[in-house]
Amino acid sequence: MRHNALLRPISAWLLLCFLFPGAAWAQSAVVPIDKNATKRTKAVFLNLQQSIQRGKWLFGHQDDLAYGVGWKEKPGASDVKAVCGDFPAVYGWELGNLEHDMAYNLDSVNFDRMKGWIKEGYRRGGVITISWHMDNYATGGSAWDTTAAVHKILPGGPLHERFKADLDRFAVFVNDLRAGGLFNRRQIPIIFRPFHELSGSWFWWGKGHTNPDDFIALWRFTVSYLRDVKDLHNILYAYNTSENFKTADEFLQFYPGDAWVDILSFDDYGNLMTPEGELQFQKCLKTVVEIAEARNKIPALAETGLEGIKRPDWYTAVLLKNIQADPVGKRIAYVVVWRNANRKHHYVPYPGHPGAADFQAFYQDDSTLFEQDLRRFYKKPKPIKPVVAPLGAKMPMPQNSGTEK
Ligand code: BMA
Repeated sequence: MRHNALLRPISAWLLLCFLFPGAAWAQSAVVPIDKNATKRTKAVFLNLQQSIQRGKWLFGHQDDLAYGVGWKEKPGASDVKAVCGDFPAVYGWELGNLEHDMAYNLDSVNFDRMKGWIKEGYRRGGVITISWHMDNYATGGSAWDTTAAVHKILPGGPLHERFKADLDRFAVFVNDLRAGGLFNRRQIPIIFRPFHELSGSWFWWGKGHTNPDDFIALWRFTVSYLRDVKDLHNILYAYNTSENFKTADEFLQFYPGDAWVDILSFDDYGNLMTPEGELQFQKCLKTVVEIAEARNKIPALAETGLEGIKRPDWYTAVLLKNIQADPVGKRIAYVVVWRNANRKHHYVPYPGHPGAADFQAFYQDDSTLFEQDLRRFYKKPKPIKPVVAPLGAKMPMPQNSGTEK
């Protein structure tokens, strides 16, 4: 009897998998690396995966709520919203200077106010991602000072305690990210993207200034310290390279392993600057999606953009077109563009910008998700029949994918 009771759901499940091969993926054990991740953190992970299954991806913007072109710290303001009427679905924030206990980050964003903006975005249902341009431990220079430093901050290294003290600062910051009010025990899930653009040669943790073994040791120490010692369980970890890889092996050269990474991502500005680079961009996307799907990870384009958006139709004619160009490559969870610092250094059009109308068309496209399109990202989603099946699975019939714009 007991035996039968057990068998029944299993055979029903097998039948379901046979009838709807995509469903196996929808139900598969795709979970964050932190087995004690909070339920909201797990929900973000599953919802990112489900966006891909729906054939859609989240659009994000760095520092969106803090400032834009011609304004700073205006409650409710956002250049994205000013142009398309909706906030981005992902908010990028940056912690450079946190290591010095400074009140402002390296881009003059006040840390206390940043916590408020993070909370604001979270409460509206947006997803939060954090990067950290840490200064060079060996010299006190900036993140762009490429003097070798990684080996010095590893366990046993002369600067290890200083590095740990900075992770302590990070833990205090992340611990303060809470829902507020009655729900203040709820920690806000974040996607942490440490040691980013690791395959570039411009940061002290990047290729050429360390080696894969030391980088991997640094990554693993960072994850286990935050998770197991600082007891933070609201973090998804994003591995991030630059656009300069040609093969899966190159992308994975510094990969810490499946037990240490949730999101596989790259940053690409260069390829999307010229028509000749576009094919290479498509190849990078495809490679990252293939690797991520094979390992049950989430693929993403963690940074991109065209400085000044000098080509007014860049959003549809370059970014969107090249994401959609390949049926595999378009299966990414999110895309974040960089900050709107001033009239020269900005990546999202602002009102009156020649690229504003094109950005509205980009917003209207079926595949882009902005904040209002998100379906309760902090709640565990019900499994769906994917519109987009993973590699190797038979495609089910497309279904009406819901109420988004
Ligand atoms: C770069 C530029 C810099 C900024 C840095 C860290 O791409 O935007 O102005 O200081 O990122 O956010």
